[in-house]
Amino acid sequence: MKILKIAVQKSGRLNEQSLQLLKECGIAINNGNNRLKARASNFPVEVLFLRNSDIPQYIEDGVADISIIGENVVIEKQKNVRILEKLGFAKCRLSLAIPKNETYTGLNFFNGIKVATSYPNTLRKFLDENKLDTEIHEISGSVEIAPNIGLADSICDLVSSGSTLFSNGLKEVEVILKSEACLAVSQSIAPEIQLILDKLLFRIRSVMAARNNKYILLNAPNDKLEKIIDVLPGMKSPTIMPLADKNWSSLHSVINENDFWEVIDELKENGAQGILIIPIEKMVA
Ligand code: PRT
Repeated sequence: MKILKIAVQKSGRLNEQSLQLLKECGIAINNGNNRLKARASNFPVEVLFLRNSDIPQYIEDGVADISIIGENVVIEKQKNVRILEKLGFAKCRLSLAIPKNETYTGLNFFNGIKVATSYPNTLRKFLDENKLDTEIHEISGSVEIAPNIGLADSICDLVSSGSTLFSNGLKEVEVILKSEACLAVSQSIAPEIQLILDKLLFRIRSVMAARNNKYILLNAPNDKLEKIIDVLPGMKSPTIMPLADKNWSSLHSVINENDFWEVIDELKENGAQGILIIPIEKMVA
């Protein structure tokens, strides 16, 4: 029987949420003994636990078919790997940062200086595109201390909250790349494996859609229903049910969580009451 081999970060920022996503897709994996690989009991998938930075090479070599990995790594490693789906977690950006007491004068600031980074390929591309003559000093970790110890004038590193930059006396001046966890796949997948991937992708998309959307219920006076339906974005055909009070109805639909906060005041102004927002477990289009 054919099996889809999926690489997941062994330990680190991506591990927990990657396994959680597979779990929400109904894929039960027992990695209790910290094994390097684990077979799902109810889906033709084998999970390989690997270092994030090694995964693109493993995919190119055919050791794994697909992976949950940071987009930044896929882009940096330049292997034969394609980003199939963004997964909405581990969001960060690859940024240029300089000592906070320096005056930033725009991209020309980087001409003739030295930048420390673990992302030489991505940085080189950015510098070339902007015709900047900058020396890249590649280091594999603790990039943020480079200016303080005189190794480089500035850095190019991943940033999420910005607190690491702040505590090292640096400030972010340019974002080179925005990244999040993604589903990355081999460019050459056998047709039987592709069928399994299609099933997995269907499940992942259902889980992702459910995460981004909420079920909304509210009560509204009948004479305001039309106005309320206009206010709610994306609501093509809500369910409307009569209440015991014949002048009122209950309205049910699905709404993107972010959109909800945009329209809450208008809903209330139009007489909506008893508004409930409920998580959706799976959402199949
Ligand atoms: O060891 P392995 O090869 O498995 O991976 P790794 O050392 O790259 O692992 P890990 O767990 O640090 O990061 C895995 C992935 O998480 C990265 O490739 C990114 O896709 C994503 N990610 C999201 C981040 C961050 N946010 C992040 N903030 N990866 C690293 N950081 C580091 C950054 O390098 C800097 O040192 O966190 C620091 C900055 O964080 P803030 O919050 O202070 O700005």
